[in-house]
Amino acid sequence: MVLHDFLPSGNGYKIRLLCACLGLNVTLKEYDITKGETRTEAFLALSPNGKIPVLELDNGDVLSESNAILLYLAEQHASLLLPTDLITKATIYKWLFWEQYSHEPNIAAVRFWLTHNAMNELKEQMLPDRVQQGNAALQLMDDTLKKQTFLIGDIISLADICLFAYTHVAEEGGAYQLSDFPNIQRWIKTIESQDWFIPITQR
Ligand SMILES: N[C@@H](CCC(=O)N[C@@H](CS)C(=O)NCC(=O)O)C(=O)O
Repeated sequence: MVLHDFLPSGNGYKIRLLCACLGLNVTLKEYDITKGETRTEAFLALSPNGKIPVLELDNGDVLSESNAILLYLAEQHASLLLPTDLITKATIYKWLFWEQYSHEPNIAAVRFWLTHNAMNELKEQMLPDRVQQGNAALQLMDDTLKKQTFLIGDIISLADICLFAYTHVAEEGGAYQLSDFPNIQRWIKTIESQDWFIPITQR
């Protein structure tokens, strides 16, 4: 398998972290998204959406959208991270969909704007609202994690792999303070202590 990726990307890191957890070998092909390397004719022929992560399977199938890739790999390997009970599964789907709508646009986008010198007048106007919504998302996670070890209860799941990616680097850029969310901080330490854990910077 080849993972087309950009190392600082949390969306890409979700896949790398899951592969580490499942013990899967994946070859990394890196692109610099700040230089438009995912907008070339060759990349668009691979994935017309022009964004990483993209997973190219050994049989030539090509998958995009980080959370779809997470679900594919977890299903394919019958991972305990995605239990078969339908209600538990739906709870995991809930977190994955919520991540893309309520978390990633506020936390990942803001981190990218502030760490890649990508601010402009429009983004300056959008920033306060995005940060307010990002803090609301972090608060929801913190309230959940006050009651239980992981996002769906006391077992680690695909929801934790997905949400860990951008949450643990939310402070980068300076818009968010994780010290405001002690239960998230404890959850981050728990995930970092897993024996399969790899950091976002690891190839
Ligand atoms: N919803 C997509 C988002 C993918 C995405 O936004 N990728 C960014 C990096 S994290 C990207 O490739 N941006 C480059 C571009 O749009 O040119 C996913 O979860 O995979």
